[in-house]
Amino acid sequence: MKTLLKNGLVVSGEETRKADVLLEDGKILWVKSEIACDEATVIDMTGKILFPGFIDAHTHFDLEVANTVTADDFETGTRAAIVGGTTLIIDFATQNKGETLKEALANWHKKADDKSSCDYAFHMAISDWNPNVSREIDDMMAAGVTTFKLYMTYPAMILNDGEIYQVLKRLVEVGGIAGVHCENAPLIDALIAEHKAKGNLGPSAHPTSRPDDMEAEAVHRLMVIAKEADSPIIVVHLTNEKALNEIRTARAKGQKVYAETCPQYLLLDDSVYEKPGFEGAKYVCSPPVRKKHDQEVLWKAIVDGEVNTMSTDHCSFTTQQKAMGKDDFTKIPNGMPGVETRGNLIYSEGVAKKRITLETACRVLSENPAKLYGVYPQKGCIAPGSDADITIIDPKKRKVIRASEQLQNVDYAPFEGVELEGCVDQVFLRGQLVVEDGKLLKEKQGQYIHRGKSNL
Ligand code: DUC
Ligand code: ZN
Ligand code: ZN
Repeated sequence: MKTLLKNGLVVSGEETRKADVLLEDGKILWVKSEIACDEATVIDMTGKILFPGFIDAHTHFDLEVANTVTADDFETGTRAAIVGGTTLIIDFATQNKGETLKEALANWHKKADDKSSCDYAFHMAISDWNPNVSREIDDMMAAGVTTFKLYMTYPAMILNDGEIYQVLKRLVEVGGIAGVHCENAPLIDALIAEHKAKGNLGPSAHPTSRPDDMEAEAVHRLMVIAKEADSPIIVVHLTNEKALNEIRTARAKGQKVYAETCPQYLLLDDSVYEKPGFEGAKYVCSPPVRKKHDQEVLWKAIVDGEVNTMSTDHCSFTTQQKAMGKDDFTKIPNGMPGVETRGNLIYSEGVAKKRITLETACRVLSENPAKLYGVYPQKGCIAPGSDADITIIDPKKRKVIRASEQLQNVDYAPFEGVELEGCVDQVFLRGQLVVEDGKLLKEKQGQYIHRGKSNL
């Protein structure tokens, strides 16, 4: 069966042009200014914008953490993802201490297989580094898990600097790459203790116990470790100018460093932690959201290509779960929902408000994550031979973000009330129309994506 998308604006990382797109058997067959095909079902795309399906390379679905489990599992999380235009998520399979990587990967397949409404792949978060785990890196690469997550904080997952160095050296041997959560854990613990001693137990103590300097210090340390290991590196969820400066310095020395940020760091500032009552808990994530100045720096860094990808760090908890920390901010589960709104927010707040171009949006949402995470050109571009993953934005469509209307399994929306100027209209997943008029038509069509090596 052939489908012909007629007269749309087709976006790539380089250009936007009016073109027709012919789809067949899940793939893109042809992209040309004028295509005639009698057998095809024709869909008029006049006035619409066609992006390569968005990729969210940073989600935490069905994760046991902070004495609870994230509110979204693969069923609810990927439904929310696909209506938001995301056709591929890359979730963090996470090794519990004492587990093998194979056990962790099998565990994540059990959580995701046959339940996902968009395509999915896995990074592997290494929490327990030892010689057996080192040997298993080959098995992960063979299984299409070519990127690894390391934490410089969180007791359950933290690796020390020497272990991070050893992981990076091992990844150099196999062509893998690590993304690292950068924060200075012992210093954060000391600041938390000070807050507690003073009786500062509310959400407003969260950002001040994890200041930007502590992220920047960890990024600096990571750059030193990566240089010593002669390894490329990804800094995940970059939030602020000081941390970005550490990346700039490392790049100036010739290091290969990739940076990711998320919509909350571009669109929210730390005044959210001063909201009345326990409202601030909704925004407790790590690293925390920063100053208005940092937002401007990050937008510019996206324009300048210094920040390569935009993901969400979707890690959702209901207000009831957040209330676990109502008497002690350190017990508030860390994380925010975001997988449903990322594409709409970046289009509306970024492109429609002229902070970024269509091409830049395409690079950070689709093309760069596809290249960085080893799925390009299968994903990340609208070109012959690629998967027919196409996210269609109607720039005329208006919508207000409301928790009451969202598919993600949370009873609040961090961007409640934001008026979207243009939003996701239709989504094709490997040639199947799965979202129409922003509504989910078909669920559980997602497949596991075996990734290759990074090539950004
Ligand atoms: N930060 C969060 O806020 N949640 C999940 C993991 C992380 O790094
Ligand atoms: Zn993290
Ligand atoms: Zn994360």
